[in-house]
Amino acid sequence: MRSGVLRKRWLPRGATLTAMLFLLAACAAASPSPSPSAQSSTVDLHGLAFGVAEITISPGDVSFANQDAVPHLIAEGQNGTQVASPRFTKTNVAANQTAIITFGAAGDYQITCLIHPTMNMVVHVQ
Ligand SMILES: [Cu+2]
Repeated sequence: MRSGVLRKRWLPRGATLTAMLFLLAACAAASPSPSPSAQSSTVDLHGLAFGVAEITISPGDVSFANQDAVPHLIAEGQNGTQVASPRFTKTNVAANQTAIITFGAAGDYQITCLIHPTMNMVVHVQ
């Protein structure tokens, strides 16, 4: 008897919540991105340096294209030192290979190479 009353109360609430979540998801998917270039961002690694000092992207992937004949180890940090709590896993980019790093959360990410401390750049995610 008592559980029957509970069920009657909870069913509409659950249905409403589901509908709201669906609407939220639909809105998020329909939101235009800030700029067309934000869809696919590539940073070249060339001459033991990042091709750009900084980039601004929407949350998503950045391709790091290593054009050098040596590997690079990309991490969140500065001057060859990773931060204590990196927001992405340090990623090796073999010679002449490309690695993709996902920047899922908004914020400013200092990026460095753990092998070459002079390699530094910033990824702005907004
Ligand atoms: Cu490097």
